[in-house]
Amino acid sequence: NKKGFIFDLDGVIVDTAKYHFLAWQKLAKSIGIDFSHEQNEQLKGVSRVKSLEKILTWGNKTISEDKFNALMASKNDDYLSFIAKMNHNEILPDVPKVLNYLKEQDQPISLGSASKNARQILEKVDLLKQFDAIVDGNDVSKAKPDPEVFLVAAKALNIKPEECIVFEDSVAGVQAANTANMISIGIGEQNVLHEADYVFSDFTEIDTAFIDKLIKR
Ligand code: B16
Ligand code: MG
Repeated sequence: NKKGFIFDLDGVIVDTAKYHFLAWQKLAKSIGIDFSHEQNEQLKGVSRVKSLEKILTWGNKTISEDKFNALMASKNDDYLSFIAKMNHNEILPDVPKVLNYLKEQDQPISLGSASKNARQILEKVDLLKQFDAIVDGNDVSKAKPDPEVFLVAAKALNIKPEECIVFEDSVAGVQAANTANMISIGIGEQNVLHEADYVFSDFTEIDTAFIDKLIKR
């Protein structure tokens, strides 16, 4: 009995949101826009282009296309300078435990992330080899809550969407999983991720009995 297990990256496997925050904050400051932690929350799971569009809207700014592209490039350079220093200690608690258990049970595993830097990050934290497929921001054109990223991941694993399980920390990602007809597992707060089929605060709360139940469903 094989299911497709699909993992979001930022907020599920690693906490790269803190690096996105620092890079977006620097960018916002450079064009005279205030940027708070609360606003950063709203950028979780949102693509790079959409994120900059939101920041400009919050700051009531319009800029030329050239400037937009230049800002995107410098934000990513700053973000990559943080990524360069990452190592396996930044993997969130008990993620390796769950990945290893799924491997032992011979279950297909894919990444399903909006990030265009996903491969690099997985390489830095030494998890690349755990994945049977990597689907990220380079493979899709529609951002979450569109289900495209998860549907492409299901196809890559050769598993039907309704036989897939998605681990997500963002509201948009949970909605994408639900629209794709997949089981959605929210990682974070119940009140934020209430649309998910199950919510856990992190992977330390997920035991092998629960995973067995998902496999046998
Ligand atoms: P990049 P996820 C998302 O990753 C982040 O949550 C979001 O904040 C970021 O803007 C997006 O990736 C794009 O990332 O700039 O690296 O292409 O949660 O979908 O893994
Ligand atoms: Mg995420």
